[in-house]
Amino acid sequence: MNKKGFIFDLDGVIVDTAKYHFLAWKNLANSIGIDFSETQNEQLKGVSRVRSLEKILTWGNKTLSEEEFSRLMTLKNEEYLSYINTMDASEVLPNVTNTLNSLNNKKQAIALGSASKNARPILEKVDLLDKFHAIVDGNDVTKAKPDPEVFLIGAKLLQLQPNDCVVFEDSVAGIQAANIANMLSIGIGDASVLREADYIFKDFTEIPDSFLEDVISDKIKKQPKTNLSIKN
Ligand code: B16
Ligand code: MG
Repeated sequence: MNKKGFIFDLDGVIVDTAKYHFLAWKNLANSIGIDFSETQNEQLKGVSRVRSLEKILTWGNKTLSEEEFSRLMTLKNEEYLSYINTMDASEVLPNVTNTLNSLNNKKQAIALGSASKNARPILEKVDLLDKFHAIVDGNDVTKAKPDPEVFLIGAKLLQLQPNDCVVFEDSVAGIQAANIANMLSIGIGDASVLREADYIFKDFTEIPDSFLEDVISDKIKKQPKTNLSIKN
C-alpha cells in the first residue's frame, strides 16, 4: 500500500482549545485595561503566543517594557495550563480518534504540526500522543504559519516528500502554509473562511473513509499551483 504523511494541526482540528486561549487572553487583556472579544480571538487562531500578545497590545494601543511583556506571557500561559489540566479524552473533536486509528491501521504516517508550545501535554491529556509518529510544535519552529516550516519539518521527520503529505488545518494561515509546502490542504471548518484549501470539510464526521483511501492511492492528489508566496 502507498504511504502518505497525514499532518494534523492541533487547536481547532483535534481539540477545541481556542475556548481556553480565549478565557486566558481575555482575563489578561482586561487586567491591563484592554477589551477582548470572541471576534478578536478568531484572529489569534494558529498565531504564536508572542504574536498574539503583540496583536492584543496593538488593538489596545498599548506598549509594554520587555520585562512586563514576558511576565504577561507567563501569566497567560499559567492560566491556559490550568484549563488544559482539566482536559481528558472526551474533549477530542468528533471522529478524530477514529480517523487516526483508521490511518494507523492503513499503515500511514501521522504527524502533528502545531504552533502551540503546549502540544505534547495536551495530546497526553487527551490520550492521543501514541497515535503520532512525529510531533512538530511551537518549540521546533522559528517561523510561524503561513511559513511552511512546521509542515516541512513534519514531512522530513516522516521521511516523506512534501508532495506525499496531506495537512488538516482550521486556520487560513495554516492552509496557506500547506499550499506553499506543496501539500494537499484540507480545511476543517467554515468553507467561506478556508476557501484557499484544496478540500474543505465541516469536521471529521464529514470525511468518508473512501476519501482517505483515494488520497492514499493517489486518486486524489495535490494539483500544482503557481505563484504561491507567503502573505503576511
Ligand atoms: P501556545 P494550533 C495555536 O495552535 C493556537 O491556534 C493559537 O491560538 C495559539 O496562540 C498558538 O497555538 C500558540 O499556543 O500558547 O500553547 O504555545 O492551531 O497551531 O495547533
Ligand atoms: Mg488550529
